[in-house]
Amino acid sequence: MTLTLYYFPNTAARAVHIALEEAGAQFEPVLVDFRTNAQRSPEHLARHPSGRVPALGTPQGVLFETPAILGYLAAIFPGAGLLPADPFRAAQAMAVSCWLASTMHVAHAHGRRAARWADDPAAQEAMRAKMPANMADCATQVQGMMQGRWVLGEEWSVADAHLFTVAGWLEADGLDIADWPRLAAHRALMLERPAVQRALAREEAALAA
Ligand SMILES: N[C@@H](CCC(=O)N[C@@H](CS)C(=O)NCC(=O)O)C(=O)O
Repeated sequence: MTLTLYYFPNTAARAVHIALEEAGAQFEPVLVDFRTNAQRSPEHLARHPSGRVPALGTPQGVLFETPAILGYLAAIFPGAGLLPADPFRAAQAMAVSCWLASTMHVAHAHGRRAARWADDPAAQEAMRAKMPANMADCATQVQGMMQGRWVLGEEWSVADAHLFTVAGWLEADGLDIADWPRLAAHRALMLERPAVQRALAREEAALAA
C-alpha cells in the first residue's frame, strides 16, 4: 500500500509521522514547506481544504485531520498496537486525540495565528497575551487525563504520539514542561522510542536540506 505523509516539522503532522514509524509502515514523506507558504499552494489546497498539515495520501484518496488519520492507521495496521482492540479503550485514546486537536491545538494557534479569528490588532494582541495561560490550563487538564505513564496507563497508543506533539509546543509558548511532571516524564519516555527518534531525525534532516 502506498501512503504519502504531507508534513512540516514540529507541527501536528508529527503525531502521524510517529504513528507511521510505530506501525513500520512504508510511506513517502513529502515536505509541505511552510517557509515558502507551500501549504497555501493550489496543489496542497486540493489535498487539505484549509491548507494545513497533516494530510495522508492513501490508495483511496487523501485524508486530513490528525485524529481521523491516526484512527485510519490503527485500522489498516491492526497488529501494530496503535490503538487497543477493546472499543471502549480505543475510544478513550481517541477522545484525548480529538481534545488535543480541537482544544489544546486551537489554544496554541491563538498565539501565532490570531489573525484567523480577528482583524482588529488589539483583539489579536489580546488573544496572543491570553495564549500562555490557556495553554497552561490545557497542560493541567491533559495531565489529568493521563491514566498512567501513557495516556491509557500501561498501554501505549497513538494518543501518546499526539500528546507528545502538542505538549512539545509548550516551551515555544513561553511555558516550562517541568511544571507538569507527568507530561515531562511522558516526553522523556517518548524520546526513548526508536520510532520517535526516526521521525524526529527525518524532520531535522528535512529542515537542514
Ligand atoms: N485540526 C487539524 C489542525 C491542523 C493544523 O492546524 N496544522 C497546522 C500546523 S500545526 C498547519 O498546517 N498550519 C498551517 C497554516 O496555518 O498555514 C489537525 O489536527 O490535523
